[in-house]
Amino acid sequence: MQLIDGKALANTIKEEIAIEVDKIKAKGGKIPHLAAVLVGEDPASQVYVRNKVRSCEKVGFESTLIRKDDSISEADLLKIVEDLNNDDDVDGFIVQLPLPKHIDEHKVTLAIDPKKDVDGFHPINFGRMAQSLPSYLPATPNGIMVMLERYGVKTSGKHAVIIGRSNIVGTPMSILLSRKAKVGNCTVTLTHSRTKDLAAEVRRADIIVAAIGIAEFVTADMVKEGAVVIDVGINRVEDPTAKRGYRLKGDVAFDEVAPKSSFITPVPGGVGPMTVTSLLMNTLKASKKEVFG
Ligand code: L34
Repeated sequence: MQLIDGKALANTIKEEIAIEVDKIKAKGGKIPHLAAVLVGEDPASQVYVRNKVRSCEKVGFESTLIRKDDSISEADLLKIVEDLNNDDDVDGFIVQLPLPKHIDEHKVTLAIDPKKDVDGFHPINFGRMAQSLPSYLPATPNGIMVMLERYGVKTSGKHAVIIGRSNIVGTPMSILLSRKAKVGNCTVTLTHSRTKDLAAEVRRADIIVAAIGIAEFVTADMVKEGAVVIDVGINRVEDPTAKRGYRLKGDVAFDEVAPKSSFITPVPGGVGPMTVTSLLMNTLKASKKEVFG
């Protein structure tokens, strides 16, 4: 079993980005600038956005955090998006999800200029990804692809089983793993809540991507010997003995699954930090106008 250390890899990539930023600065170029919009007080979202802003500082990017109360109207949020679209200093921006129920997330995503959509959530970027055209890749799936690449995980011809069909993880992951590319060429099964005998599907997997949002859902009996296990879940499980009163658990029962796996990602310190780093990679691309010219 080899642990895929997402935190260490994220730090390595951040160092690489910082070197690029130094070069840009030395040449008197424009410093990459990421803006993030955070609506409401969701505790997890606050942590994630804080990690994004801190990571910007670490690599030498400029960052702007726009915080709004969860009572903000959809129209006012759309106005913020429009202003960011038109702000020439901002290379890319994100609107952290989830949004309050009275706001249509889809409408907000559609309002973001695809050129600045460093989350890769706009249908233009999603469609370009599906057709293997240059695009901003969604951060979590891209982070996973980078992990597989840097750890030399063989994917070609392997059977990947993805658990969960969300727009931001499961569905794009199924596309990326099946694409004809250096990391890719998998045969993909995308499973979800209506899948019959999910355990049997997962047992056939050479590569498992668990993105279902249920703590320790994937147990050892569902895992083939030697499988690669990617755990996307970040579940807060109450634990009075923990400092914060909760503990983070993945979608995989790590202790029992790890001995059966060839590679496995931990939670925390696995996919999460790579999500943040992917966003930085996209922002750098945006500032260099690499995707849309
Ligand atoms: N718009 N919304 C938008 N873009 C995104 O890319 C996200 N995502 C997901 C939720 N909503 C989004 C994130 O930023 C998930 N996500 C995210 C980002 C960072 C981390 C996890 C998920 C992260 O830093 N995880 C740490 C632990 C964090 C903690 O202590 O709670 C880890 O080690 O896994």
